[in-house]
Amino acid sequence: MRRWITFAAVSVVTVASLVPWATPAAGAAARVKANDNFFGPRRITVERGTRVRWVNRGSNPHTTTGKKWDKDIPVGGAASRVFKKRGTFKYVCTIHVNQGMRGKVVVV
Ligand SMILES: [Cu+2]
Repeated sequence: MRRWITFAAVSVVTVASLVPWATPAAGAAARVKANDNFFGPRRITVERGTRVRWVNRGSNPHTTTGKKWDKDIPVGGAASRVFKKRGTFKYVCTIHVNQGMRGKVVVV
């Protein structure tokens, strides 16, 4: 019985690694800097399933805020989000939006 369970578990892992759509682009990552007070790059294009990571390189706190997410990017810290759907996702820093701190993630 134990042997069968081990075999079944190994089989599932093997099949998952062979079927591309079973594992959504694991490991893909992209970085955006949150500077004072602008994102760099302001626009990035990534593949579906990519984790976009915003890293605070400034001395002000920032946020990454889109229609479907709202995360703080603390001083010395970071925030991230995986983009699973294609499309253009605009976002802002709610603290500095009036200074034009905006960005865009294009998911292809
Ligand atoms: Cu900001």
